[in-house]
Amino acid sequence: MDIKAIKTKPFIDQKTGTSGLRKKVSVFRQSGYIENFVQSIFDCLEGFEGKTLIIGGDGRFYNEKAIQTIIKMAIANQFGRIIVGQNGILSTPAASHLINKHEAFGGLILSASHNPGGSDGDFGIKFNNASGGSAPESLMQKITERTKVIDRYWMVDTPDIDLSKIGTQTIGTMIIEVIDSVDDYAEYMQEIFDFDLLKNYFKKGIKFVFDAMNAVTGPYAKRIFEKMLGAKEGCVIHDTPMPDFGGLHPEPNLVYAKHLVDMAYSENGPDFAAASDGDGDRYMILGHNFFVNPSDSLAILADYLEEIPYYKGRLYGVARSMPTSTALDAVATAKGLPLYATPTGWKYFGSLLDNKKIALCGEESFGAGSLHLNEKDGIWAVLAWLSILAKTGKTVEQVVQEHWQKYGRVYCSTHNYEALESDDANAVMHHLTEQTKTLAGQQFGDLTVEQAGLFTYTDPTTNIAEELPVVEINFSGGSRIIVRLSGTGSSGATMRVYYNKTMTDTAHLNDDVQETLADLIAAFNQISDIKRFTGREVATVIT
Ligand code: VG1
Ligand code: CO
Repeated sequence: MDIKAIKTKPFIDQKTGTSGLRKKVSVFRQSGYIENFVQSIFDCLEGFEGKTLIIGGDGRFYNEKAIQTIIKMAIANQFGRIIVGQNGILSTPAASHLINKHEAFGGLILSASHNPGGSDGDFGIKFNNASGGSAPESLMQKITERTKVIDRYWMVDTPDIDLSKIGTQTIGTMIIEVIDSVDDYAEYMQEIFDFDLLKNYFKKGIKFVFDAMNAVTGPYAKRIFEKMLGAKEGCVIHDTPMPDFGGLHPEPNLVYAKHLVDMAYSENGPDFAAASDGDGDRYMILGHNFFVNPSDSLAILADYLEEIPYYKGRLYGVARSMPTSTALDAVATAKGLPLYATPTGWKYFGSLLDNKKIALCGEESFGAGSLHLNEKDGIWAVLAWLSILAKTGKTVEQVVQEHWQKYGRVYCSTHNYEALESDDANAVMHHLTEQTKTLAGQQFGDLTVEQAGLFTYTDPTTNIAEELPVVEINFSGGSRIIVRLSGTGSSGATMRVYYNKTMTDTAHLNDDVQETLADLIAAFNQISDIKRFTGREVATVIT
């Protein structure tokens, strides 16, 4: 077969963010764009000749087109075998699992995760290495540099692969396997969780709803919850991956999954409701009339994890991203577990998981995962919650209330200021950073600043310290404000402000979240002067 070197010009704007490359579909559609990025990845890797590459995506607009291009380039670049999900579908955790299972060289996952889809929406590509997790920052930087100078990519001229048919095809020396997207992942979940326990739980008639948001988890949820565990047929809603997610914004939170929240808060609403995001690595849990904050969820998972036999004796330690609330810390202290607070982004958990420093990790942005694979995993988190409920016989609300009684409650909320002008957002960050230099000791109402500055992370496996553009303001009594800019957007800037307040007074475990945080919010407005820089009085998305 004819392998051609095709001349191309570099695209110098290919900056990679927290999770690979994410851009508007219109950018990805430019001639040679995907080719340049994928070839830049391959050019920065070594030793993949003859090895296996896993390919799949969340089904969003441009998924299949991108996959066909990538397959032809992988052939030209001399990979040995490609494993691709049927119709190009693989959730991020399923792809990560396949990398481990087949000891693959790595995988290319086509998704912009929680960003909107459709022809006007976003598209994305991320490379996961042999660990199953996202490529480390150093490699991503190398790839970014490569995209600025690349002048050719390798391609073969061959007809498109039929991705609808499960089976093996050979092109030249390349073996291409189209596999069922769900089989391996579902089997793996069965190894981790006690499916008999869960089947019995569903037999009791629990009212369960899983919202796949017209994104990738539909087929996974239908198979696992409805077929394998006997949940009522139809309990998985929005269950077909659609190119535009049927107009939904596949980010499971109180704002974008409001329809599910309304359902959970209705009179005959479900006892347990859950949702996941575009690529299936995030989750949201609701009980009847009850929302489980993801930071609390992580702490509760830590408290119960060893009840799941797979984890018995393996709870080495736990980690949270630094803006995730300190609820987890109380559990770690009680259990004598090492606790790590990492910068935002899953890749920082990777080395902790690889080095058996932790068994569980998660983020306030509705993501959690464990040593079972090196990504966050939405369906896994739902199965873990179901296991807790089945084992204890308690409702979602009871589990959380008891947790607060035992450990106290950390009130937390994230205020997102979306679609800011980049310059304005940078100006706020700069101003805040300057302000922090003189904040210690200052008083804001009843709050006294204990310490403020930029967050520095020291990787416990390499001991390398890194200062991040993340502002933290710590008050006495355990209250915090953390501010950073999003790294996953495709245009403008999003500022995320994270608020935490610790409450141990058991008479105040069920207060209104935003009211409880009001003095911190006022302090942020005053310190940041955000209104002057951006014209914004309030956040656009509050979770
Ligand atoms: C966001 C979340 C972060 C998460 C990242 C990728 O990043 O805050 O916690 O790891 O998305 O999640 P940022 O930089 O926009 O704050 V996913 O589900 O989009 O891969
Ligand atoms: Co995601």
